[in-house]
Amino acid sequence: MSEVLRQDVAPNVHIPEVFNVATIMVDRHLAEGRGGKVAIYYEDQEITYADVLAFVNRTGNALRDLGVQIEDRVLLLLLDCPEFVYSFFGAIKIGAVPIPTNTLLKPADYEYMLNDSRAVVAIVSEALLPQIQAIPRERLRYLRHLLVVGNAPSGTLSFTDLLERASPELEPEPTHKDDAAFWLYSSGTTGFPKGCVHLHHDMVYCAEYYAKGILGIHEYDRTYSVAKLFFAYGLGNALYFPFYVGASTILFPGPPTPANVYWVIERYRPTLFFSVPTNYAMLLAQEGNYDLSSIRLAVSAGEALPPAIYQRFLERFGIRILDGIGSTEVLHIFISNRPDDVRPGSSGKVVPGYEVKIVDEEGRPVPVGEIGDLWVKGDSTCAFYWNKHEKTKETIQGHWIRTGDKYWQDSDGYYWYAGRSDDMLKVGGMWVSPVEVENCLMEHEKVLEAAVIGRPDQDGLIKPHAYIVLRPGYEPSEALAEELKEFVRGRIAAYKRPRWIEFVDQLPKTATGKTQRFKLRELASKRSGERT
Ligand code: 3UK
Repeated sequence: MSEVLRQDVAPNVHIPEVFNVATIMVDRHLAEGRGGKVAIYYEDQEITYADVLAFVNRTGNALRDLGVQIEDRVLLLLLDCPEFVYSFFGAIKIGAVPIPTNTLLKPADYEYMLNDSRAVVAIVSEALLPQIQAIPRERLRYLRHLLVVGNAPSGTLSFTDLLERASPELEPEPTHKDDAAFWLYSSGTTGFPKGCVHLHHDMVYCAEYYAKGILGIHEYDRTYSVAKLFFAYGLGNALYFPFYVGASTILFPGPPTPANVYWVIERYRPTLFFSVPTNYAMLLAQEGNYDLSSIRLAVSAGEALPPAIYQRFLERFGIRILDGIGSTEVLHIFISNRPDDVRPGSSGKVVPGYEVKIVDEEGRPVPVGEIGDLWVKGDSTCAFYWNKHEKTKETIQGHWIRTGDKYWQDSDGYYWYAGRSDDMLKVGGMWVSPVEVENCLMEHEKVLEAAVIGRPDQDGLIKPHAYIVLRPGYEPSEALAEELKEFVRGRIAAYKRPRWIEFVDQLPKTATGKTQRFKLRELASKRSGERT
């Protein structure tokens, strides 16, 4: 397997048929003399590649002892911590399929993912356990064991205890390069999230083409990703990119407040820094003198980076943020700015290893300068959506996948984001479905109808704005607006709550009674135009 890795230049990634990606990301470093090198910085610990290998092996053995078999799913609900790494690669090494999940969701979301995936084991951080315990156990048809990282109450198993009893020696399952390696859930406008099934070769592809090809990642880098490991973005940034080249990752389990982020940067001195536009704006809003001199490259993704944030960051810290677009389906970034070639406001140029096209409704390429639908081709794309055959066929067509994004290309070859073709919003880099927020608002006894659109805040970043028609007999007020925001926050993930509530007498509708969100968007942008 190691000849795969010695050809370290991007264009030809050759992966053998029998291939277990955990061996490339973990085992290989011992053979290459990196056993004593720090793989993970976490709190006061410096965890070496030799330590990681032993813990990954123990985790794989512990899962096998619990009856986990090849292709079985293992759901991860974990803060960024070393146990995430052990669970992820430990599961993969025995041919099982880990599913990292968003830690900010609600019990109903986890209930869906546990049943849809039929995960037999869930590995959960102690702090997040209440979200799982709130699900009535009889509703979980497939879950057999709940492993807790931290204090394990009765009815659950202690992750640490299981590891202590397990052997640190483990032969990898001889999986195929096209076996499922892990899943990631991605949400859409309506319906439940879709499990994107990623294969053993996918991570290698992104690490070669984007991390090495664009960022030039090498073994002396230290990564720090504000985007957590459960995002496709964070998973590459802070796990399989550094592990692919034997670099070090900094894991921080807490929330990414500006104070925390500056503290992590100054204490651990990352060379590669990854974040999302909302967080860059928050960092800029925080006054003070911070030492960011360790950072050789800063990356932004998840939503478009407004040029003003790029400029302010450059002026204050002397760092050019590299914006790039990726997706859960493609796994990581496929169009990106380059360290020596940035066009602020654009997503940059295509990453070698990928092809993109911008097409009209009939699938014909549109002329340069015109907006169309962005399609992408590359071998890191997920194989399919689990148990969603129709959605798979709508999204993946042969070698090509539709991103759902509108884009245009300028005459110099740079790609520019021009909005979504659905009504989905990216808020702080995370998906928000207007339909989900509207449905939640309409559960409130005083709400007759609701419509949600994206509205730019003072930094040009999109946040949810709700239009509300009240039931007869109720009057609009500031207090009611606040009550509705809190109502949403208590029921669905907090980042989905509307930041503005506007009471109206009626909503614009089509002849068939469908709310016309585009009319509300037009109204909102006309009004903000009048204000400036
Ligand atoms: C939007 C962007 C403009 C776009 C992701 C880096 O965001 C990631 O994955 P998701 O599945 O969302 C994908 C969608 O998000 N988007 C992402 N980046 C940009 N729009 N400019 C950008 N730079 O709508 C895209 O289709 O959550 C990002 C790496 C891996 C990822 N999964």
